[in-house]
Amino acid sequence: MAKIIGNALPNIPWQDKPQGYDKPVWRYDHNPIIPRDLIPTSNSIFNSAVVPFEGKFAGVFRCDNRSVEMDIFAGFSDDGINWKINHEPIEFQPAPGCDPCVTRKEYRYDPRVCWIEDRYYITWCNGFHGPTIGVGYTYDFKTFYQMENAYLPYNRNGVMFPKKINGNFAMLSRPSDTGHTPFGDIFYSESPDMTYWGKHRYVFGTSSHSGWQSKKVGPGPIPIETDEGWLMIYHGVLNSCNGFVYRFGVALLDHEKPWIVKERGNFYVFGPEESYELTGDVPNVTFPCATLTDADTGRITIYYGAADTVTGMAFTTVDELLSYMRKYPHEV
Ligand code: BMA
Repeated sequence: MAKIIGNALPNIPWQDKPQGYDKPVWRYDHNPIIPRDLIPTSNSIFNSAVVPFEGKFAGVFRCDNRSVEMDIFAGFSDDGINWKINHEPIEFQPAPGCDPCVTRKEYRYDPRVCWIEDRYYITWCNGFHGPTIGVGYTYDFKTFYQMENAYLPYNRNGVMFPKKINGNFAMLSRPSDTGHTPFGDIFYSESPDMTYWGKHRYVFGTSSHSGWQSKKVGPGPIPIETDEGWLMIYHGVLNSCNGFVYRFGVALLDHEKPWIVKERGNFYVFGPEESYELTGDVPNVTFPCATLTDADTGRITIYYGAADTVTGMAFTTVDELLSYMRKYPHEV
């Protein structure tokens, strides 16, 4: 079926689908992979991003400390499963040509990491008189440079495309408010230089009938390039009588014009079912911020925050996701 366009990753962390399991995404059987207190100061470690790095793995992790201040930390792993996270948060220096005021810090959370051309770009929800999208980059996960915020407040979930679209950098995001945001649609923007963002386009919004995605939707991991278009894993939120429930599903975006939705799933592919997803600081949250992919096998390993407390890992393939989306389609 569809092919992932990208690199082979023979050392992708992986477990085969359990026999007889009929759902499209399955959990690592030793979840959660990152406990809430992996570093001495942390209350919780979740909604974090990992990438292949120098034959191994690196990442940027959301660690809320025991004062419940949100910040992002670099981490490293030989196998993508056992992680060492720095005990001090990332300290950004202003990128060359940027005013030092860009590094002003209030809070930082829900990072994404995206390799584009020659470096790892990092985007996160950045406190700037309200949440917006912070942008930085690193070559080595040791020195980090910060650029201008991409947008005015209020915005969350800035997710870059891994290559330029129509000659421009491209990003998905979800405009929001200062609070817990009772709405949320997905938008697309382009930039020639990673500073000035425009050409804003609407991608898709909530569903009137598909309950799990009826309150808000937002981009999750970096979209996965396939020969059929951009495979996008996104979170959807239900407003239940006990509060928000976060699940995730998939859509396929047009390859050349990614603001055009080609297909979208009606059923979620993954949601809170295990105790560490149902119970924690914020119950009933599964929130994906990263995948690893292997173009040779079509394997996809998903990293997700569980109950805003710990980090889990789950597995799927490009075929599993596309065939499930096509079995249970949502209108576009
Ligand atoms: C969102 C963000 C996420 C969090 C989610 C559920 O607004 O704060 O980091 O996982 O709410 O609490």
